[in-house]
Amino acid sequence: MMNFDRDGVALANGNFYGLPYGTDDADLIIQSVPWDVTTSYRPGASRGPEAIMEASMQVDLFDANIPEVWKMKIAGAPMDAGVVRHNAVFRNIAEQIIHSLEMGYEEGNQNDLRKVNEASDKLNRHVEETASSWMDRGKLVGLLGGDHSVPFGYVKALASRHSDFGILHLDAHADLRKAYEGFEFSHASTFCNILDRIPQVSALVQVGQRDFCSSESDRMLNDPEITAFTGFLISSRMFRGETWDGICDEIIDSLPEEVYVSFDIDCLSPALCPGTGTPVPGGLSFQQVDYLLLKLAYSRKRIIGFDLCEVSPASEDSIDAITGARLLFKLATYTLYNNQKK
Ligand SMILES: [Mn+2]
Repeated sequence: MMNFDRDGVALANGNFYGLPYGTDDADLIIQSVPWDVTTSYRPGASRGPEAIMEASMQVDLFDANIPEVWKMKIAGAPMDAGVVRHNAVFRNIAEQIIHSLEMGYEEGNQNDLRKVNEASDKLNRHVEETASSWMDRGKLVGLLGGDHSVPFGYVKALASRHSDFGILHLDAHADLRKAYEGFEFSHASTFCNILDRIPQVSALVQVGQRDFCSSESDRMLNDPEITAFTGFLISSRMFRGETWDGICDEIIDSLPEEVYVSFDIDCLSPALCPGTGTPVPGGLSFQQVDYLLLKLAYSRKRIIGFDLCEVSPASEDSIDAITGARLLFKLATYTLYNNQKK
């Protein structure tokens, strides 16, 4: 720490951004969950954490909007070898099920399906326990996926500590499908599972959705707990002359006092995340999400945790991990800044 040069070359010290902190002295832990078993289109999100770690060395430890970000104590927890191993085994089984569904078989192999659902359940419990153990030690936790099924366990862990909180859900998708492809904990079902099983979550505020099915649309329109600022709604309001600043105020006003941020990188333009599992044309700009997250951090609301999911490097020199590393830095430092104010 004494010799740490915030403007110098980041040291490959095994921590994100080359920051000189371990999990003992950190205020915020980045917990990587390299899991993409239920990815429906193309896998690769399990490689997100490693690629982001590498790309994080190029991120400047300076932010004109937040004082002294370089002093913020962020540390990555070691990746769990068991998760990596199980992901490989069950991804294989899931792929066979998805393949048989695509070939027109009504039901995948029920035995295999049960195995995948059990593995997802086990993963959820693992994430819940690990996140709980960090929170018990007074740490904030940022979850780094993995596909968008991984936050379920973390949100459950938060629910045993917070009786009423909302979720700001940035995503091209609504993730409100019931057991997509038969997978109970599909990445496309996360917010259906969270709303139906975790009553402490009292509001889901969705931003950027531009690819969803009719049953998801029905729920977005009719479930009183959901407020949806779809991609089309945002762009049409801006085309008619409304400002992003005003829309951000409305988004933040729709949230309760305590807020969890769930960030699927595919809410952004696919130009910024070409490798992500289910890219959708259109999307928010990096500046738009940065502005929204900063406004949230400056607001009276309290950010209680966050995840970043579906970052999947298209190739070694693609922009996915570069975008992801910067997003993760903003999510982590804005969360810490927001909590310092409280
Ligand atoms: Mn998505």
